[in-house]
Amino acid sequence: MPYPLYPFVKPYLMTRGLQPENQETPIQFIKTDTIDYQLFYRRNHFAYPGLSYSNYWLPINGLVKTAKCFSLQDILRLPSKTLKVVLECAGNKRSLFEPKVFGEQWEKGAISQGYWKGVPLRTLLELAGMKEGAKEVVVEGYDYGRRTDLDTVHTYARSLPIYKAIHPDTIIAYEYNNRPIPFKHGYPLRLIVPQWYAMASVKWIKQISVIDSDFTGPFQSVDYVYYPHKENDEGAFPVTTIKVNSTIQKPLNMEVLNTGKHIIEGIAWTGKGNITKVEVSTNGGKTWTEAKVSQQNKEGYAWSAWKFEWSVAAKGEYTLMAKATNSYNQEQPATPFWNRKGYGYNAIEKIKVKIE
Ligand SMILES: Nc1nc2c(c(=O)[nH]1)N[C@H]1C(S)=C(S)[C@@H](COP(=O)(O)O)O[C@H]1N2
Ligand SMILES: [Mo]
Repeated sequence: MPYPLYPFVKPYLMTRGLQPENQETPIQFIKTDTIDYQLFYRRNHFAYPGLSYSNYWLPINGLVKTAKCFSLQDILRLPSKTLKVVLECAGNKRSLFEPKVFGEQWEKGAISQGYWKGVPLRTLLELAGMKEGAKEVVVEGYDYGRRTDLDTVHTYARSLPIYKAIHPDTIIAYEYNNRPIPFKHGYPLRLIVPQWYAMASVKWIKQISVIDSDFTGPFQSVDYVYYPHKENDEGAFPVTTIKVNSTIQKPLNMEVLNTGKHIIEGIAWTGKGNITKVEVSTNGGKTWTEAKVSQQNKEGYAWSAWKFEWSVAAKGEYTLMAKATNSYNQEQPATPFWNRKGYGYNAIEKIKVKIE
């Protein structure tokens, strides 16, 4: 008797780099709408930080009435909320850009989601009291290192404009899927910024500072900027909100199938608004039919699963496509917005299969 495949066979992370660790989720093999931390993609700019957990404090300083220092116990006692949020790396799907761009060659798995529990950043800002003139809130991580382009040492730090920092769903998270956040994903505290690409969701928070100017750290002024031109920085603008997007999970690209009925399925997600429609084409974009989209949770911070039943009688090669639309009537474009650092790829999802 042959052994059943499951549970002996399971997917693994796909390694893009080890120093620092960058690995993607095997998104084609994810069947649930919350991802186990073992399969959550990992994106790091530096080596993992060394932390002394027994003595963790979270300072909040800068342009505040009373500088504060919160213990983990203080944070755990404050009113919390739990949100299902997708984190998508701005470089997700970078390998699909034509012409190709430098950077981690992410395929489609620099994306994951689950339940994050934490305290609104707003609550901490209220306890400290922002002073007049406050413009941005900088969140700094414990990890640091030398950049190849600038010969200087930096920590990983990012800012949020005040409106985003005080959004009630921007949280200082301490749990992922009902457990303390795993070390590689930011233990003990990480920022979660729903609707923005995940560079904003700073891990291993070291301190929070309120400032009266535009933060100019390199992860904001050099990286995570859309540069529309190869040769110059004209028209550059910051990477923020996740674009409407989708991924086909099944069938696999270049899979060989038989004639008959097949389920085409995948996920669709958006920063702004909700997913309102996913259309599928099985003839390379000549005609489109609406897929069945699962109910999204109310905030719209998570992805929606979708399904389409395809009956195919004729043998041959087929291009299967998926196109998501959000409640702002934004849809995936036919061609991606090419930019030098390869952020925000969201062109119509496309795979090929052969029927024989
Ligand atoms: N401290 C710190 N926070 C960070 C990063 C980092 O390198 N250091 N990377 C950011 C980027 S670009 C992404 S895509 C996500 C990845 O989070 P994950 O490793 O938990 O998937 O974390 C963000 N927060
Ligand atoms: Mo990222």
